[in-house]
Formats: sequence, C-alpha cells, structure tokens
Amino acid sequence: AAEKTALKERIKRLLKERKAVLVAHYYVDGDLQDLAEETGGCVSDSLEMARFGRDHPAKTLVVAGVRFMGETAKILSPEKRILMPDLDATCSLDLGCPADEFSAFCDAHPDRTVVVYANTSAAVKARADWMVTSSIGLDIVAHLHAQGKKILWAPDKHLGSYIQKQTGADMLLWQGSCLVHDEFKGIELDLLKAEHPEAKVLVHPESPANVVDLADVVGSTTQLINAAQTMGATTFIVATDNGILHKMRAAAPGKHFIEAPTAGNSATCKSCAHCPWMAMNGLQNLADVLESGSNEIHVDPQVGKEAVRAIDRMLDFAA
Ligand code: CIZ
Ligand code: SF4
Repeated sequence: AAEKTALKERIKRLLKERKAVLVAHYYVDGDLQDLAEETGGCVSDSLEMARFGRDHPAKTLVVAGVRFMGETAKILSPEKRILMPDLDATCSLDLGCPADEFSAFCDAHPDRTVVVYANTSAAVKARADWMVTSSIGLDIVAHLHAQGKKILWAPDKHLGSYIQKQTGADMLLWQGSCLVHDEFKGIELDLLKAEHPEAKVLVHPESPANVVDLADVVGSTTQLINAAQTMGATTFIVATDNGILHKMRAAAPGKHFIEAPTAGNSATCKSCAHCPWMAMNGLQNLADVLESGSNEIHVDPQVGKEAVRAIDRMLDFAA
C-alpha cells in the first residue's frame, strides 16, 4: 500500500513536470481512473477521451486504454504527443479487422456507405465514410437508412446486428467480436435474473443477441453508468467489462452491482469479463512512460487526415 501511494505521488509530480494530462477509460484499473480525475484529466468512453484530449491545452496526453484510443486521440490532435503505458494493449475488434482485408471488402461493395465502430485502427477509419461509437451508432445508421443508404458495417457483428434489428437498415456485417462481451451467456443470465427478480439488467450491445434480449437498458458505457445512477432500482446485473463497476459504485453509492455470467467462472477464468488489454495499464508502466517519454503513438499523417473525416462526420452529427 505504501508503495502504491508513492507511485501515485510520483505520477502526480511527473504529470505536472511534463505538463501532461491523463485520460483513462472506464475499463482500466480503478487506481488509474481515480488518478485521472484527481489530476484534472478525465475518465470516460473512447470518444469522450479523444474529445477531452483534443480540447485540453496540454501538449502531452497520456492515454490509459487500448491502442485504438491512443490513435483516435492522435488523429484528433496530430500536434500533440500521445503516450500510452503499453503499446501492445490492443482490442480483438481491431485485431480482427486488418486494413487490407477490410479495404478489399469495401472494394467489393462499392454501393454501400461504410460505417465503422471506434474500435478500429486508423487505417480502417481512413477507409470509412463514418466512424461511430456505441452511444450514437444507432442514430447515425437510422439517419443513413432514412436516406435510402445501404450500409457496410464493421467490425462488431453483435453491435451491427443489434443496430440492424432496431433500425431495419440494410447492413452487411463484418464478423468481428469483442472477446470480453462475446462471453456473456443468455441462459445463465436468465437464471441469475430469476434469483434477483428485482434487479435491472444493463447490457453493452457488443454482447450476443440473447443477452441483449434480456436487458432493461442497452447502451454504451456512459449510458449504462447514467442508467445505474438514475433508475429507481437498487440492484443491477451488469453485462460489460467489470472495470466499469468502479465508476458505477462511485456514481450510485448504496446500490448493488452483480456481474453478468460468462462462460468461465472465477476458478477457471482469471480475466472473465475483464479485458486483458485494458488490464495491461498499471501505475508502474504509467509512471515509467511519463518518466522516459517513450511509448509514443504515431499515425501516418496522410492516414490521419483521411480518418479524421469519418470521425468529424460523427461529431458534427452529434452536435
Ligand atoms: O468495449 C469497449 O472497448 C468500449 C465500450 C469502448 C468505448 O467506446 O468506450
Ligand atoms: Fe476491445 Fe472488448 Fe477490450 Fe473493449 S473490452 S478493448 S472491445 S477487446
């Protein structure tokens, strides 16, 4: 504990010395989320992290999250230095959608409007017409559908089919998935609900359809935290990365949160419902990159220029 406190103090000192600001995702270790808040940075979803970083005067951003979040920050703030605690922290959605294969898929369907999820590489975003996050994807697809557009969607198949069902849009889906959310199980969740009939079920739409079907609220991380805070219920079953419970408990003190069941259990699965790449962010490697200035994120400027169009379209739509 003393060691932890010392590390936190060192990070606070280094952030000041380096004139850097820390932005952290809801899925990273609670200590990092607290540090981001205590030091004037932000804890949020992938989009808000990038937007906060862009609008903050600091010349150096430290992104505690996964690689696509660092890249999106760089795309929105090409003049800033973006550092990450571990450059190997990636995402199964990003890994499962390599830019060359994706580009060939788009070439094969030139009549479709290309909509990609935030959880993709800069090169994939550069090939897209629109980038969306889980909080606004549904509205944007509904808007495009109303204009008679046919959609090519990538990479998350569960989020894609959820949006397809809700909007009735013609969507061709890339078959990617999140290795955390894909593990949530509908039958087990139904049993757990029966044990807690008073509980409300909060589900992130990267989860399989039979899990989404049992939800009281389907939404992005920010939307699920808001639901926990504002809904009258006192017990919630949560189907998303369990890193989010840190913020939910702080936002809704006195309420009770239960993790939704996954394929494994705590005896067989060390990282059930927790992203192994988010877990690569820690106090030690955060302090180290601040000290050394290493682990900088680079995005090819031309790729960044192309990718920013898809992101700005979404931001303009949201405004
Ligand atoms: O699952 C993720 O990685 C999410 C929800 C990212 C985000 O948009 O904040
Ligand atoms: Fe990717 Fe899933 Fe990890 Fe989010 S939780 S970074 S979607 S693998």
